Amino acid sequence: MKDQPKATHLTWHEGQVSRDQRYDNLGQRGGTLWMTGLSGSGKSTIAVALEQRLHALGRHAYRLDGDNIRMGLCSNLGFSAEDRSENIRRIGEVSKLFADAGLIVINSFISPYARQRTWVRELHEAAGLPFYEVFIHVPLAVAEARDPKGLYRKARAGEITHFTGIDDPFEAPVDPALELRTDVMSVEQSVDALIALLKKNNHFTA
Ligand code: ADX
Repeated sequence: MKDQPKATHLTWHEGQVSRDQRYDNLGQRGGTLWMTGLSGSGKSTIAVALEQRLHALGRHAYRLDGDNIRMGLCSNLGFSAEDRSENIRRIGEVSKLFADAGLIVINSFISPYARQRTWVRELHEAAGLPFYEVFIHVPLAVAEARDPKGLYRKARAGEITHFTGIDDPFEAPVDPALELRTDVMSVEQSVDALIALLKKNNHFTA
């Protein structure tokens, strides 16, 4: 991952509207919820339900989803370790901008490497922005049994290689802000826990 710009002779231009002024207008504080977990663990399902709940509460949120982002911003990336890192780097930078703008960013990316997730956390922390790692946790056997896109079957058959959990690693979070066991919790319960996390951290009150 690249931390330093390739370009030289750059000058940062400061605006005249502060982050706090933006947050005041919106009536909320921005931040990034980063859901990590195996394919089929329930990240996108929870993200969609959380977005709906926040919208109903009059809150401003935006979802960034692995498959969707790979159809646009990251359409030139595959699943090598290098490409996965670049994928997360770009999403991390976009999340930081959206959180700075005042949005509650709801991310669902496998993001299998702990080092990448730490990098995004540090990117947020350096900018004074909240970042919450949320582990969407199911045993591999459960994700594989769900197989909503039929990808585990293809990976087992050797039709897809470097598939996370099968022939590519997933490094589970060690100390996530929240762990959601989607095999024993309902989607509603997971959303309740995420809303509680946001309220506890003063992103909004009502
Ligand atoms: S990440 O590893 O770079 O974070 P990301 O979340 O963007 O992955 O994309 C994962 C999605 O891509 C999966 O939900 C799945 O639909 C699809 N996919 C296609 N090939 C693979 C693969 N080899 N490993 C994991 N996911 C894959």
